Amino acid sequence: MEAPIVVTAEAHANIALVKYWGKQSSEHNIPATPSLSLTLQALTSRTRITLDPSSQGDIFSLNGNPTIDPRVNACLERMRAVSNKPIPFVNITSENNFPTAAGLASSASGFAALVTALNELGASNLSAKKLSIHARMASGSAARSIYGGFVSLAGSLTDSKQETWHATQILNEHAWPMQVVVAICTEREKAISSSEGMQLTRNTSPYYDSWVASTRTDFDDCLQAVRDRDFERVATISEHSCLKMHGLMLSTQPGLIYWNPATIACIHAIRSMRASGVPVFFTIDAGPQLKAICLPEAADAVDKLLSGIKGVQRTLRTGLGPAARIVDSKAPASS
Ligand code: 2P0
Repeated sequence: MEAPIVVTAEAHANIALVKYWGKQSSEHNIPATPSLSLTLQALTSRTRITLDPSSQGDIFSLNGNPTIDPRVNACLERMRAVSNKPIPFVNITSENNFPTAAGLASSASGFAALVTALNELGASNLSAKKLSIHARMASGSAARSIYGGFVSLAGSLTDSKQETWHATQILNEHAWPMQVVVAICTEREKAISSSEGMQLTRNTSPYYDSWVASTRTDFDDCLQAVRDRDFERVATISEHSCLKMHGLMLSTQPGLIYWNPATIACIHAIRSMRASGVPVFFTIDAGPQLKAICLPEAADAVDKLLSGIKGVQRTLRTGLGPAARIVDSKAPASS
């Protein structure tokens, strides 16, 4: 059978409950902290790759705009090195159905979709574990979008060999249903990238070492809480990990402040709701959007609450999503 010439893959964004912030090594992009995430069904990257024999080079466009991203080129070269069929120059078009680069992890779903498509195009037959390593080398959080449901990204904490840090599915997307309501507090792109922010934090925050050490404990505790389906425990650890990461970001020089007034209003609203007994908690990443995670029966009330907060532009609502996958693959027409 001939290799396909057009491949389309889809992958979903994820949000971390226990956060990744900081790198052990930039060379292979190895995180300093293990992390635990939820894959989100409604936040999707769709990446289409066409083999283009007439092209003079690889072409990449993101949301319809021609884009130069060295991480895409490096990822292509690594995937070419493990392919069973040659991957000549390619035309890659990637579309996100949600705001790009505003703390909604578009690089996670984008790179998970990219390595999934290249695996098919090059007939590489890489396992999901290996794909998660390739995705991680492009962007740490992308490793987690290879799998659906509850996903960890962890590895040996002393051995800096790249193979040891990969994603693992903890529970599939049906095992413990959750709803996530995202309060969009701005549609603008963030001023400082996660990679740049992490490096600044490692170099300048006086709290960095205790962040790394304590996150390992949070990770172990949260993993157990997820396995036990203990919502209250997951909520407590997740809010702590989020606020601790933002405290760390604030302690960086210059201080990294990702929140805006609407973000803070959302935090207070969700805290009050949780204190009144509703099964909901919040998390926030490297941007102002607040994500409220709740049991399905609370989703309508949470959505209504967040939608009514001043400065919230709109909300997105989603359940847990599946693994990255091929959605279309076309072989060349036989001549
Ligand atoms: C996370 N974030 O665990 C944390 C929380 C943002 C805040 O993973 O440098 O874009 O490409 O490996 O994956 C965002 O970091 O960083 C991230 P790189 P990435 O979701």
